Amino acid sequence: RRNLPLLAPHEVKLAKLLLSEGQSHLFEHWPEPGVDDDKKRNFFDQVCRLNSSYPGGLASYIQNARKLLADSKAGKNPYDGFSPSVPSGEVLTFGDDNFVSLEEAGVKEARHAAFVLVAGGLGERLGYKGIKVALPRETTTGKCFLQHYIESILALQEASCKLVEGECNTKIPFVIMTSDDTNALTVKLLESNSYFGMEPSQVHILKQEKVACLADNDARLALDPNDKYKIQTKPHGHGDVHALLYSSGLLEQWKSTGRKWVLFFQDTNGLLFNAIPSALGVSATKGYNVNSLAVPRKAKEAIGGITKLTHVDGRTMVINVEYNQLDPLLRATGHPDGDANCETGYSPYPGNINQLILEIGPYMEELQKTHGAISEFVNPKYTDSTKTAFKSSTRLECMMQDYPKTLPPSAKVGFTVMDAWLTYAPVKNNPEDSAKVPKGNPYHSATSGEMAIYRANSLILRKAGAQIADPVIDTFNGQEVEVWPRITWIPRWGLIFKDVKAKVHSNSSVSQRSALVINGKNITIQGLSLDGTLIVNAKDEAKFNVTGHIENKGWTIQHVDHKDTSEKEEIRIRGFKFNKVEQLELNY
Ligand code: GDU
Repeated sequence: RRNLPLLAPHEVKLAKLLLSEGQSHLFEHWPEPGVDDDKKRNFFDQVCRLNSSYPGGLASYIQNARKLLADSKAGKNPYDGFSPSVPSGEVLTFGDDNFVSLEEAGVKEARHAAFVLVAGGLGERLGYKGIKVALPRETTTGKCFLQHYIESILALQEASCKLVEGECNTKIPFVIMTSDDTNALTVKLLESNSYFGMEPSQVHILKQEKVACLADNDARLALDPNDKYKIQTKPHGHGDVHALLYSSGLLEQWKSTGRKWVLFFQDTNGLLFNAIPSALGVSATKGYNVNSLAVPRKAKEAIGGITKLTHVDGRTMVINVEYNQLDPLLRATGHPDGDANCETGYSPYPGNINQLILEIGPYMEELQKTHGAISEFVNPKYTDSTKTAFKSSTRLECMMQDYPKTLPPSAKVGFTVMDAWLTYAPVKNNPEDSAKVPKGNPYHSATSGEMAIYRANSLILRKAGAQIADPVIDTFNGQEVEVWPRITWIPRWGLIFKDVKAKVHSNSSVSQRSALVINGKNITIQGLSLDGTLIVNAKDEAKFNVTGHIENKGWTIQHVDHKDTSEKEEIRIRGFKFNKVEQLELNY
């Protein structure tokens, strides 16, 4: 107290709070009043932010941390008393009648949806310097992930509105959760590209705050090694999105304007919007309060497994079990092989791709109770087996997919499994780590993320009847991938399979070395035989049929070494670039 400067009442309150929660060490080194007073005030500003951004405030944070750290020290398993089993969910097959009708149901619902992108992560595993949503989704057009997401939401909005009789002014809201690491660059990307065609009022940025680091098992807060008047902080995880949505007031606003669904998604899955219409259709027709999207998962693949957990007391829940916990949980509950592939060649536990569809009413009711607080975990790295000291400070973390953990048993929690080729190709791993991925498991790299787009688009066109050549196998940055024709289209052209089918006729063919860019809503492809590169641009409603034999030298693929610093980082991480030798560009 002697060394505190004159404090404002709210600062006195915060100081008392810290002292009563065993944090006196934070003040121990403070010199007498008059020295560093500004820094001391900044300290209280930071404490104030940490206190207000956590549900229940700093006192709750410290108490939760003490409990979780004690459990961790005691080696307590969060899944104690639970046994895992394979859950049952909706399994969809691309292009069949059920899929097509679910897509139509989903498009109809889309005007009642709001989208939430969690994009506060730095992507440390990828090691890319910029923000991940600014990375090209594919380099044929060079459009970034964020542009593709926005164009997909706008295409859904347009298609959904068309189904309404009379006037429809719906603007689907789009929230982006950022963090201090990503906020400025995300705002800049939006502003410098006129929000990629979305009305700025549709976009809401919610910035998550970091949480205080913990220095020891007593949950004493860690000071920043470079600034003794600052508490060290680290990210709290994507689970923050629920508390931020709750405190933003957006949910009430959405509910009052007739929104029914909140769709959460992650920063770099270029295939995701292939899954959204049908998955939303599943939510609507099955009446799911929670619907998670999943894909068949290879055992030990670094995505969580959707699991049914049954407690000895009879409670059950269907929840994501994170990949590092699924194997030990299975081993501890009578499955000696742990997380292993079954006769299908995949783990029986579907892989969570962290695309959640929540029904807004039940979601808001739950948030009224929890204020968006999500079950947390702590992952300290101890110096030795006595578990008394940490190698470096730790913090509490939370994940958005743990939301269902607090729901009552009456909640309708389901999941929808779709093929990975259609729906899931994230960009998470750097070239070195990707090259080490066991053969047959997905790389989740910039290389595989881009190739997956061409593969999916080729397979979709094939299913629609077109003759699309087989891929060749090539190796980029040490990763063996299938190289399909480089086919891309704008979301307005091929939002759902029915649209694609109506626009592509079976008398069309595309050779393996070709690239085809479809950039116009009403372009049809009939009697086309393409062997080279073709870019078709048609303005808005202009109808244009692409036909005839088109042959040119096209764009060749050049290998790029990821260590070659003369190339841009976006190119290096994928290990190839296009040599644009010759192309035909049609503008209509
Ligand atoms: N994110 C935030 N704030 C954070 C941390 C992450 O917004 O504090 C965002 C990231 O930007 C990204 C998303 O959350 O959009 C997911 O982050 P990661 O890609 O680092 O997530 P992980 O690979 O660790 O795992 C998550 C789920 C897994 C599995 C996987 C699928 O936790 O269960 O579903 O995504 O891609």
